[in-house]
Amino acid sequence: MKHKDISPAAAFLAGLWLFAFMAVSVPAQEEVSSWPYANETKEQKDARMAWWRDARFGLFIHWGVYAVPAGTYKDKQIGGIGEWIMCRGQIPIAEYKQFARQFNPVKYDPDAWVKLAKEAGMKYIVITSKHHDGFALFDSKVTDWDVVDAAPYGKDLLKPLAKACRKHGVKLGFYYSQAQDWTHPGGAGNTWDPAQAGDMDEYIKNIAAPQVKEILTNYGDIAVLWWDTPYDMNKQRADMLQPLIALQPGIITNNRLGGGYPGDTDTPEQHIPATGLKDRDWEACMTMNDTWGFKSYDHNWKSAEMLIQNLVDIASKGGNYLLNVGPTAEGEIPQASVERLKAVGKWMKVNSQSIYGTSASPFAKLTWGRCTQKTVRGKTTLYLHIFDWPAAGKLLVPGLRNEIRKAVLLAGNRKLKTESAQDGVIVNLPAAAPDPVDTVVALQIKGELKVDKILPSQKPDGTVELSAALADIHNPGYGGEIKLETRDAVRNLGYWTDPRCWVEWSYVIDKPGKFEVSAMVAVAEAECPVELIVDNAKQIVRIPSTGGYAAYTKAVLGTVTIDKAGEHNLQLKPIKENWQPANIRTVLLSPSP
Ligand code: FHN
Repeated sequence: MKHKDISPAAAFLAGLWLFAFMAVSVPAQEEVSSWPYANETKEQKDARMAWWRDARFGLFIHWGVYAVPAGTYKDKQIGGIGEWIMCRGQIPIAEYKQFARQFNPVKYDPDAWVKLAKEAGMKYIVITSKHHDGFALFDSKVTDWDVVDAAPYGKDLLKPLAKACRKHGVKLGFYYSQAQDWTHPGGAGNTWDPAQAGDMDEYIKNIAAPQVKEILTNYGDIAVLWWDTPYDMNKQRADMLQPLIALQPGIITNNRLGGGYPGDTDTPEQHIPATGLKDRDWEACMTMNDTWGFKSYDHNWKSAEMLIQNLVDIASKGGNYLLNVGPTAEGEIPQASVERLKAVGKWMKVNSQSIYGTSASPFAKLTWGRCTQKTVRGKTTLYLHIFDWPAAGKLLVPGLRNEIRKAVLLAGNRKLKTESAQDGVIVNLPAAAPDPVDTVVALQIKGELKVDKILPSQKPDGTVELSAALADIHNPGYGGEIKLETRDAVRNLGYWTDPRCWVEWSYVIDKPGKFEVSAMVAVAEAECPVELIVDNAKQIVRIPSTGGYAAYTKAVLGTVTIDKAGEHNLQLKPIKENWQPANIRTVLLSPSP
């Protein structure tokens, strides 16, 4: 739905809605606690979620007073994420408030921010109206701890952003930290300054609830309310906030209110769920470097290539990507973020139809990349995202049983020939990839989609090869993450520095028996301790050092007996104590006497 100035008819309807809301805002407890969408039908929910599902890509903005210290307090660099500096540095409230005097974002250009998001291909923006430090970016009537009263800038920062979003047709959402508030008495999370002591129920009643009402009343259409960190929230507290969302008919909320309310969306943070999240709308929120709020010395930027592949990976699993920027205290989005957003936008300009309005891949796993799909008026298009260009120019779409109507490279609209083969459909590609990061082929199929589930299976000699590209990678978010690297033109699981990360494969055995499990691994220093789990049977393995992270050697992990034909599962899980990162190219099951 496009933002527009409120018409008399819309004002009347909004008035009716508000009247209905007011009518239920003072009744008995059970009624107050009801989720406004409790009686929504599936069709109504689908209609409400439609724009969000179509969007797939949004901009997260973490902005506040923490951008002033920008990671440094009393000449010391404070570890962790920038917006947590008050907590991590145990900064007394009175002292932290002084930073607001330097929060003067004179270079703030909301029009340029919205245009940048739009250029990147983003359809919505979610900005921190108030983060855990309690500082409001808006003119709040219930506190002086806001940009109008406490900062020299003295103007509401959300109003012009809302205006720019309306102007450019970008949806606007507000993040609001409803539980953690380190300055207002009673807010959760402040363990270091007694000046903040207070009653949390009173805080919710007198600060959080009226502020949520302000942000949902004073800024026009608000598409998303993004709660965060439900510390010490219970149902009673959540019930003081929950009914307020009725102020914005159709608003979408996330799962972080607390009090047992699931909201509309799940929000995996700093990681992409290995196989998506079934039966729930979900949005992976992620940073471009290692912080949400600006930190002057965090230069650990992800490459534009990785951001593009993350967007595609997320869309291929049916989720949205909420990608963060942390502007400076002067009001500038860091140049490194601007460059990356523009690079993503360049890719989107050619390929956005393979992202917007798509749903998850129908394939189990693809060695060469990812797939998204879209059905319009009964016609299905598969978007083949090729990360690894096949050397022989022949791309196998495994298990696809449909006839092909048309195959086109989105880059240049070039038509491609296809042929059906025993294992699926083969697309004939030009020799070189038009875009080495992700070239997209739009494959229009005839009729209803028919895909056989194809998993790695036994070769004629009985072996099963589980390659790095086919692994389901489980990263925890924060800390290290396993990445799929390419070295000497071969994919491997790399950067496995965090022992909470683990991998698994599904595969098919049709000739059961005893198997030796081995892996092509490279381990640098000491031996790497890992659990090998095959169909729930666990064994402890110590993979010896191979002498370096590029020194690949075959290591035998153990033997297993698989006595039933069918689908099986193999997992590798680190043992925390003495964990040594291993790079893995393949795991091999070979029949053993
Ligand atoms: O504590 C916050 C953090 O600062 C940041 O806002 C993220 C974004 O999802 N949420 C919380 C941690 O889960």
